[in-house]
Amino acid sequence: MSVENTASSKPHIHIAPSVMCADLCNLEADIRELETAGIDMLHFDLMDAHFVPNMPIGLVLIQQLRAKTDCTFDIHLMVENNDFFVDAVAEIGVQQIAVHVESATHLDRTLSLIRAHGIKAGAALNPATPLSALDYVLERLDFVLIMTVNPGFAGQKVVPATLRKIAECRAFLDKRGINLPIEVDGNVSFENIPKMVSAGADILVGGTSSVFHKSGSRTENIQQAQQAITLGLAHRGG
Ligand code: S6P
Ligand code: MG
Repeated sequence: MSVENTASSKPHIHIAPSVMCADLCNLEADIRELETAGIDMLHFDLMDAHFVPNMPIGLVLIQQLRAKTDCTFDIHLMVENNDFFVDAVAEIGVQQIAVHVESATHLDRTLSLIRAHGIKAGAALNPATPLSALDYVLERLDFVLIMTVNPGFAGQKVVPATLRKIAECRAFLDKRGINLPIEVDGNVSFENIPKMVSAGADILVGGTSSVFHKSGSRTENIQQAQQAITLGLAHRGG
């Protein structure tokens, strides 16, 4: 997976369905429909019920799904013992891992550990965490994950300040001459997608307010999300 963002080429915006929002009793069917609709990345929320008060999916599920699809696996760690989970998902075979700066006591070391496994490393920021938390790990990063809700649960409303935070993150990176993909996660709805994409988001985590919205099939929802992306791209940089 590569996310290109050059001035001359139209950026490819990834939709990463959040597996915790899928039909977990019929997961393989869900994944097949998503693949047919053109999805090439899946987002996994790994929670430990300590860093956040929830635990929707676990390592065995990720391991079993790994055998079923070649999609890019995008792991969002919401745990206290980051290095344990980094090693565990690396063993399964994943392509990118985001670690929360608020939970990583030794953030630089954990990001280095992710890269040592040959996996793309991301830093995730809670809504209230300032962008300056990234300043001294920029050299270790392959992407940034901006949480647009407080982590732990699907079905929440976007935290309003995070919409300007996406644009400020893009400006923060531009100012330092760094072009990293920005992933956004939380109420990435049909309504919010244009605002998020125009602000500079490159990877959209799709949950109950888009890919898994009750109003349509997975395929219809992905088409609607793609239309929203096109709207957002038309306003990007303008
Ligand atoms: C939340 C988690 C997310 C959710 C996603 C759900 O802690 O990191 O990945 O699964 O935000 O999407 P929605 O549209 O229900 O907010
Ligand atoms: Mg997530």
